[in-house]
Amino acid sequence: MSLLDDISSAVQRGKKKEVTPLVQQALDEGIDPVEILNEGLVPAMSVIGDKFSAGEVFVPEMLVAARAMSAGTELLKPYLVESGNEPVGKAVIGTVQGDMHDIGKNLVRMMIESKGFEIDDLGVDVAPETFVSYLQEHEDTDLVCCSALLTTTMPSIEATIDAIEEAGLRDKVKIMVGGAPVTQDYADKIGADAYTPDAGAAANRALELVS
Ligand code: B1M
Repeated sequence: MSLLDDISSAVQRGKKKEVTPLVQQALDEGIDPVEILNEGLVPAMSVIGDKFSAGEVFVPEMLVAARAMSAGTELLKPYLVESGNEPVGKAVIGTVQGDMHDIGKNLVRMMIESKGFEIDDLGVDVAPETFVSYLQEHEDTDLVCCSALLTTTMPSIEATIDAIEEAGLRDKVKIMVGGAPVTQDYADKIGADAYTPDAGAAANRALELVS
């Protein structure tokens, strides 16, 4: 088994204490942090998701796997995010109302930050009114990023866009949406400016949207 397989296996088993030294070892061996992320950490969550669908694991296993994954990404963060330059734009991100999933959202935040954005994170289960209040208090925001992982919380993205529109702020910001169940068709239907399937694409699109 390769080191990246070991990382994936440790995440799947929820072994946070194994993940941290393995990720450190991969970094020490000169493996590209993006490769560690995309070929070690992220695939582990897909395996867990499939096992959950098959009834082989349950919510507690998903939770410990998520914690193990987060420990790995925290270690990678300084390698993925550059800092110190003038921000290329200002963004805000959140997982929409009713939804507690934050790993994908955190990766998107990290990758957008890595492109030179200043980005505030409103966390999970963010109500449409919270996005609106944030925008009212931070008038220089260029980009709003909404993440949803559940088919049942996708409508909260639409509610967020509607609330921003109703507050008269829609023409002041670009809105990007994403998350596993979200599609380009859905993004078009609800009037988002952009949909991207993964964190890398989100970061590139964020730059295009503000340039
Ligand atoms: Co949940 N869960 N979960 N879960 N969970 C899923 C999403 C599920 C697909 C599992 C399954 O059934 N196979 C399923 C959803 C089914 C559906 O709606 N169709 C599901 C379910 C059902 C649930 C509960 C309802 C379970 C229950 O309680 N019975 C419950 C809901 C709780 C709630 O939110 N209200 C629940 C709870 C949880 C945990 C709390 C235990 C845990 C989350 C912990 C955490 O996030 N801190 C959890 C986990 C870990 C998962 C899986 C296994 C992994 C999610 C993940 O982190 N993926 C997931 C199965 C799966 O995804 N295959 C599952 C890795 C991450 C890197 O990918 O988040 O997709 P992802 O992000 C990607 C892209 O989507 C994209 O970029 C990211 C990186 O490339 N992206 C964006 C994300 N946001 C973006 C925004 C953008 C652009 C791109 O622009 C703004």
